[in-house]
Parts: sequence; structure tokens; C-alpha cells
Amino acid sequence: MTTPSLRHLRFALYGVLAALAGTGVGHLVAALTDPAASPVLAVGELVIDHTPTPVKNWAIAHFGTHDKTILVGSVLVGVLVLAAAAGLLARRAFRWGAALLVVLVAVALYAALTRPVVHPVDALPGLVTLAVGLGALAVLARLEAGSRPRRRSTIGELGSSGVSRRGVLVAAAGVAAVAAASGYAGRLIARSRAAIGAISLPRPRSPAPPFPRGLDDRVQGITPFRTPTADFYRVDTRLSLPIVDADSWSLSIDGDVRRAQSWSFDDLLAMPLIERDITLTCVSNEVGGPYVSGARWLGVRLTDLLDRAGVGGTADQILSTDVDGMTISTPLAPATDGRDAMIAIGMNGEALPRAHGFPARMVVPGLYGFISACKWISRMTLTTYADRAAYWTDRHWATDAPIKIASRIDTPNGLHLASGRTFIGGVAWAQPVGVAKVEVQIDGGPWQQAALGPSAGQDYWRQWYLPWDAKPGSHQIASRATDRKGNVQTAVRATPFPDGSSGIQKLVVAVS
Ligand SMILES: Nc1nc2c(c(=O)[nH]1)N[C@H]1C(S)=C(S)[C@@H](COP(=O)(O)O)O[C@H]1N2
Ligand SMILES: [Mo]
Repeated sequence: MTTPSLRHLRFALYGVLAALAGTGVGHLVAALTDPAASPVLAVGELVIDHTPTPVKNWAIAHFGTHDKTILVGSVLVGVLVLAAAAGLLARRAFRWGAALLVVLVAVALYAALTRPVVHPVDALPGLVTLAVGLGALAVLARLEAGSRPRRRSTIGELGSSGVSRRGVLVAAAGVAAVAAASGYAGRLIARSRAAIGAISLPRPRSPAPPFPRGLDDRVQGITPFRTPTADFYRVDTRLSLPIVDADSWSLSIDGDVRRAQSWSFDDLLAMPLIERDITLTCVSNEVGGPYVSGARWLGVRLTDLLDRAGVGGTADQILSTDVDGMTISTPLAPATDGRDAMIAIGMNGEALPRAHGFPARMVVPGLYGFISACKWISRMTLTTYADRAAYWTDRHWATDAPIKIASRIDTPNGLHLASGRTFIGGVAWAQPVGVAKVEVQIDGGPWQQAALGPSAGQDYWRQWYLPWDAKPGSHQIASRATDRKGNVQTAVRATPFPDGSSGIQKLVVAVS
């Protein structure tokens, strides 16, 4: 006879397998309908939306862009622990285990059906998850109950009554295979549905000047002057990217306007396009942090669209809504003060990648992304802050958040360095005014002026470097930028919340 503890373990495993099979098949169904309605992703996004801001900031600071992987991982681990408990309960009485599974799936259903934009079909992945999970647990529990371990009798015959132990094992393996195969198929399908077909972008009416050659080859370790699209930082609340069909997508303007408008993707392509080099920055970026990147954007001037609608006299914000109901508010005044704000449809010569807002997003130079850069945008409502609040406004982030003057040291980037002639180098930004000067301070000495790389306009970051003869010992390096109006990067430290970090980055290197 097997010991009771092993039997417990087997039931716990059945619970886990049943849950995996359920979520696997649920994930597959979601891939065919709406990937965001997948039970695991829906719960993950529910958790994101209800995580208190300080915890969220802590997670971003500690896990960086891995914060989502860690979140989904934790949700999964939590679910599996509960599923194991459901298995153990099922050992006592199947209905108790089943009841726990029902509760688990109910949470997922709640998560899927309380997202901002919901279709009835979004209930399907959860219901399928429940059916498969319950079915798998029932089969395994029943087989287990009827099974007897195979025992050799003294004369070498197999003595068995009911189902063999091997039968249960085969069934368990089958359930595991269903879980793995369906989960994998779901991934493949979601990915293939997400592929963006060939889109040829028109030439801009107002092209950007030729992009200058940066310092990339000359200063080892410096950030590339233009961020390769694949390396462009990504920040959003999503766990799965929306799948948008450009042919049926549209962008509308409503609210405090004289003529509500709606444009198709082709309508936008047919309008006069501008092309600009603009550096995007996230409000969550810490001093010296990675959430800043530069790209060449192609799009329709925001004011061209607003003018066609005719903005009324009361609006003070543009409340943008994305295809899934996420909202981002943009202060109307800076967005329309003559800077190159646009609804972008192209990035670095290609259609926007899905991670960066396909088919269209807002870009406003000089404002942090959370109040200016709505991705997957589908609607702009002219309204007031008094009347409507966007996602981050509800979470007490600032509504006015100009990007603060900043500089970042890219190199040296290790804690140790060999002595000798080298460079201190990095990037600095001061959108929409432009960087005029970067200075470097070594060991608290005088601020020394660094050499600047070429300029790609006032909305774009600037590379900089200072030759340095590194002598053995421990050294502290600091940098600060000054904009073209003479404003100097402040040394006053501020956290990202509520309107962006500030302070001077200080780096300590050991030279030997
Ligand atoms: N729809 C949508 N747009 C969004 C966000 C989001 O969560 N959802 N995040 C914003 C934030 S906080 C930033 S910093 C920028 C980042 O743009 P990127 O991911 O293309 O770098 O997108 C903005 N646009
Ligand atoms: Mo952001």
C-alpha cells in the first residue's frame, strides 16, 4: 500500500494538472477571440489596476521591464497553490475541490468581464477553463478512487481490481499534454494573428532633416543616438498587446468640438504628414534610469485634426481612449502651443510596432508619456479635468507633467575600470527646448564642460562625452545638463511620483 502522504501528493498534483489544462485550453480559446480575456492575463491586469501606486513603483524600480513577467508568474503560482488545495479537497469529497475551482474561475471571469471594453464572447475562455478544469479533476479523482496499485502475486500474476495505477498515470499525463499543447497553440495563434501586414507609409509633406551620425562608433558604451525600434523602452498597463485591424480601426474626436470627426487609417495616410525626431520619456524613470528612447516619428499634426473638429472654449484636456478603453489625459494648452505634437502612424520608417501603439498613437514632445503618448488610440474627447479623469489621474499622478531636464551617464557602466585614457559619456534631454550644455564633475571638483554630439532638434536627446584619464582609486562621477534657455538640471531629488524624478546622477567607479 502507498502511504497516505503520497496519496495526498497525487491529489494535489491532480488539482494542479486540472487547473493547468483548464487555463491552457482557456488561453487557446482566448487567442481565437480576444487574448486579453485569457484567465491568467485578465487576473494579471486586474492585479495591475488594483496595485497601490507605491507598490507599483517599487515593482518597476526593482524588476524593471521584468515586472510583468514576475506579476504573471506570481499570479500563476498563486493559482497553482490554490489548485493543489482544490485537489486535496477533492480527495475528501469531489464537490469541495470542485467548489474551490469554481471560485478560482469566478475571479478570472470577474477580471475578464470588468475590463473597460467587454464583449459577451469574453466570458468564453473562463467558462471553457471551468469545464475543462472540472472535467479533468473529475476524471483523475474517479480513476484514482477506482485504482489499486499493481501487485505481483506470488505466482507472478498481475493482481488488479478496477483501474491500474498505470491507467491513472496515463490519464494524468494526458491531462498534462492537453495543458501544454493548448497553451502553446494559444501562444502561436495569438502571435500569428498579431502579425502586421505590409503597410507602405506615404512620404511626409514635412520631412525631418537627414539624421546626423551620432557618437555611437566613437564613444564606446554610449547609448545609440537613435534607439533601434526593438530596444525602444516600453511602458504600459497591458499584459497582452491589443490586436487591431487597421482596416476597421478609426480615430474619432468628440466632446467640446463644433464638428465631431472620425477618420479611418487610410484617411490619416492621405493627410499631410510630418516627420520628426522626438525623444520619449516615462515619468517612472528614475535618475539615471532606462525609460527614455529616441525615434523618428511620422504622423498627422495634432492641431490639423483638432482644427477640423473645431475645439470649443471650455475644454482644458484631451482625454484619449485606446481600443480597450484605457484613458490618458493630455493638457490641451501645451499640446497645441506650436510644438510638433502628432498622431503618429510610423516609427523609424515603418508602421508602428504593436508594442508601441499600432496603428496610431499620440506623441507630444516635452510631456511625459503617461499624459501625452496614448498608444492604440481610438478616440480623443475634448473635455475638462473637472469633468473627466483619466487612468493615472485617478491614481493621483500629476495632470501637468513637463519632462524635467536630465542627463544620464552611460559609460563607465561597471563598478570597476582599468586605469588609463577613457571617456565619460552619456545622453541628456531637455524636450522641447533642447540641450545646450552638459557638464561633468569628478570627485566633487569643478564642473567641466563635456563635448556634445550632433543635434537632431530640440525635441531629441543629445549624446555627450568627456575624455578622462582614469587614475587608480575610487572616483565619483556626476553629470548635469543645461537647456537652451539656461535652465540647469536641478540637484533637488524627487521621486517619479507624482510628476517625474529629478536630481543629479552620481556614479562611483573603482579604477585599478
Ligand atoms: N494605451 C496606452 N497608452 C500608453 C500607456 C498605456 O499604458 N496604455 N502608457 C503610457 C506611458 S506611461 C508611456 S511612458 C508611454 C510609453 O510609450 P512606449 O511604450 O512606446 O515607449 O506610453 C504611454 N501610452
Ligand atoms: Mo510612463
